[in-house]
Amino acid sequence: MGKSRRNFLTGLARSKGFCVDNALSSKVTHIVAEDNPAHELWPWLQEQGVANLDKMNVLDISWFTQSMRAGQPIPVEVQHRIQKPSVQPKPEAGPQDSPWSTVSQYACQRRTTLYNRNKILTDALEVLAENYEFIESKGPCLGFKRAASVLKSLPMPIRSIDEIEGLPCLGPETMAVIQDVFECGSSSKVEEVLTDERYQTLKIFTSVFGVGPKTAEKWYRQGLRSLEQIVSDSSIHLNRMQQAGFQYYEDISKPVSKAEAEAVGQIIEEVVSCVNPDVTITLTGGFRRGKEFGHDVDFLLSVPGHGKEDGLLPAVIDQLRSQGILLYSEFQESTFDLSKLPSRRFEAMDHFQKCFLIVKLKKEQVVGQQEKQRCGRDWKALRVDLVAPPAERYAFALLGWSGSTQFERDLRRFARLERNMLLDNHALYDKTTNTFLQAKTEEDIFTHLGLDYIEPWQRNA
Ligand code: DCT
Ligand code: MG
Repeated sequence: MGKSRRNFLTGLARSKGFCVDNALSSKVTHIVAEDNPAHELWPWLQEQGVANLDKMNVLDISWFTQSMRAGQPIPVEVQHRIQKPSVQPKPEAGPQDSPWSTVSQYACQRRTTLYNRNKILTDALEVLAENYEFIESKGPCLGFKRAASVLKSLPMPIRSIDEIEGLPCLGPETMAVIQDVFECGSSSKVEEVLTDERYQTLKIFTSVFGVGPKTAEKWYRQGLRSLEQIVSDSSIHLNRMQQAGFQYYEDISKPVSKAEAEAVGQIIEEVVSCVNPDVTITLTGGFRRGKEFGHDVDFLLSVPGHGKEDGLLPAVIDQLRSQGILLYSEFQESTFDLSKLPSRRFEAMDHFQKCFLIVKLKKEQVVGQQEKQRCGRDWKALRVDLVAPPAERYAFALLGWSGSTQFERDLRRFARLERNMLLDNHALYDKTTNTFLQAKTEEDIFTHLGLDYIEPWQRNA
């Protein structure tokens, strides 16, 4: 209904003690519409993405006026309801006719392999996303990341702006970038960012282990422009992680290959089995998704038995040190507390026991690298992350640590908006029934969420 009509009715209802919300959310119990045909109203409601629409009363204004007269909500009768049309009539033209009508706005309902047919477009969008990340402008950053993620899932290259009609998550700014790329071969906005001194400098600074956008920005504001200037500036205090980041920069700023990840996996496996032969290790992160290169190697340690993971990572770290292959370690003790779940606020890091390491990998240990080892050092420094969740949290931790970050973000968003559930690396909580849903495998979690299972190699969103 029109704004002034709505304001009037809202004021009237509130004056009688009715609770009227300004926004449609899963808290809403009654939706009142006036002069909206069911075949227009229902598709619109469904697009709003509220979780429990089926449980809400979708009502004609007659219910409202009668309730006003009664001074309280009257019982809903069949003549008040605006029934969902059994078959929705097709609009003459529009998203329904688009070849993309089945592309979901959620990455967890798309299958995204590493074969990206739209790399020219997604690279451009990701530069803009990164630039917004540097200025901590979350909204636009997420918008461009989401758009890039949708394009990565497409089974064919987009060749003109008309072809993207009907795709979700592509806002006007994204469309403008894509149009520029098609018309001029590149986007002026992206070119501007790429040649911007601030962007270039922050990109270099954040490439150092332990340096995030905040620190990078601080150094930039102090007039610093290169890594050399930072290490030679005696007024700059580097924390332990950043010191290691600079010390091993040459190695750890280079991508880690799959062969190196496998070699490191063998080392970790041996070390872990010395400490506790019952522990198994699983490769997670980008390499589990089939990537050929990564910035680090992520492993999940699974320990059968309640509480048996206590003290595991400190022992693994000691073992690595005694073998002379530990270059740096930061251990974080578990802060996991079952009684504090579910967490309403998503935190960037989970509460499991974990460590961030730099280890020494002998080049001779890497398959296919023996012939190259003659010149220079015979080892390379490598970034490794280990996480050791309690046994009953394994499936949630595995799903969370397998990524991609965008896939995880959309899993959580889907759970919240479509299922009224809370998902994180620790648990899945159903807010409708106020229960935790148990899971032994990733498949169990997808099933609880009513999602088709997506294989790790299809999660490169
Ligand atoms: N993760 C997450 N939220 C974070 C950090 C990480 O959900 N704040 C998940 C997603 C991926 C996984 O943990 C491992 O993190 P990274 O190593 O940063 O990502 P990656 O996909 O392994 O990327 P790379 O190949 O560059 O290591
Ligand atoms: Mg990784």
